[in-house]
Amino acid sequence: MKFKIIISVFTIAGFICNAQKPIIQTKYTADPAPMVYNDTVYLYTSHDEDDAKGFKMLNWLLYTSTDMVNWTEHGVVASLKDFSWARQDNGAWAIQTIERNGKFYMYCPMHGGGIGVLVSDSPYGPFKDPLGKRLIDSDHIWNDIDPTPFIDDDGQAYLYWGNPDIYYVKLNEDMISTSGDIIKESTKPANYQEGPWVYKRDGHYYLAYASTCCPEGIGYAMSDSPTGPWEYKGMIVEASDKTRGNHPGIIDYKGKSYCFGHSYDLIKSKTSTFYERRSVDMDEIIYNEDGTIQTLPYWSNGGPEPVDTINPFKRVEAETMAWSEGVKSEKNTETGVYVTDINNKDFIEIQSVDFGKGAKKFEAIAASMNSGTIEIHIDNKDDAPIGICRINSTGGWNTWKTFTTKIKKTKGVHDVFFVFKGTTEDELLNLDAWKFNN
Ligand code: FUB
Repeated sequence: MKFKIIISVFTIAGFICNAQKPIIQTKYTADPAPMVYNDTVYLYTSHDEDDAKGFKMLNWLLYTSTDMVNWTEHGVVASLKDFSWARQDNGAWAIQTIERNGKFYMYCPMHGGGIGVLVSDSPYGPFKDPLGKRLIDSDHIWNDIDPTPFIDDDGQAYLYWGNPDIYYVKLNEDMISTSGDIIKESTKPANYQEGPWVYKRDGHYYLAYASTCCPEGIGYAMSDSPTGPWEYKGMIVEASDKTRGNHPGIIDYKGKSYCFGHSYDLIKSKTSTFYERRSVDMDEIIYNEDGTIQTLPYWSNGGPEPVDTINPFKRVEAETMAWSEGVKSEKNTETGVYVTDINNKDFIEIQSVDFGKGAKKFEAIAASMNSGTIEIHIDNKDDAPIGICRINSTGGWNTWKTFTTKIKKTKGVHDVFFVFKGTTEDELLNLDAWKFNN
């Protein structure tokens, strides 16, 4: 069994761990780049490896949500391997993806290696390198990080990037070639460091960014034009001793506005040793009437309210969760992403599950070389379970079978907890998906 430390309210590092933050717990994620497309939030992130000491970054991940509390993992959607010309052993830094005319363009910095672009017909990939070389090739290649694409209302696209300066260049309509010179922005906001995120809202242009280190918060500037001048307006998230790093991603979704960033809260809950293992956080933000943004002191404890519900009568992927403790996720070509490394007392929480007029049965698609149970709890994982589903050995960790159980009839909207129990110290089972029936 792998050594695991359960996150507790009071931690080794002596600070109080958020109950619902960061939003991803099964992997270390950084540099959030949310994209709203067809009613879904696609959250692309960079990926700090589990054994990273300093930056160790090889690929990029995707998560989706339709309710802003439960996130479904889609695993690695692009990697350094997609750029045959790039260094392969590290440097997959902060990406951003944008849609244009039904194609998805992912702008990828390889630290010290310039900025490349990948293209796909789907937000889930596969993403391909159409150029076979850098899109951005400059004489300041080590500064060429954190690209953010933006398409203005007149159709002109721009790519911005850079640490410690802000650069931008016009993109042609094909989104994979540039027009004109690279410009170094002359009115960089006073505490700009890196991680630009450019967008337009209600006629105002915004440049959000990670403020100077350390600690880093999220600052922002506004302008009447996509090319500046940019006027510093304040902090969206205050710099806090709780985190030395940050990186903004900002969207509007289902009538609310959100700012994503990252922190070291998850790794700090496990050890007081510093490692570059970051985790994406997110909070609702409020715009004032003049377009300025109200400042958040730090990432809040509870996180945002759900803006939708989960339908439990359709197959739900096990890797859809609001919170988990102890478990990890893996992906293979036969199963896709599934939840693994499940031991006694580990659990998954799914919020805002709408049982409607009632569910009476539960089914789980699981695989195991041992055996265990899934206790189903609603609203509080320490209350009595509404049902217990026994998972017997299926003869292989990737040999999947459906297991069913009756549950106490459950109606309405609830948070659901799957608490895994077993009598062995070893891993109990892998979980691919679940569903309730009436
Ligand atoms: O994740 C690697 C680098 O750290 C990013 O490119 C920066 O924005 C900072 O978050």
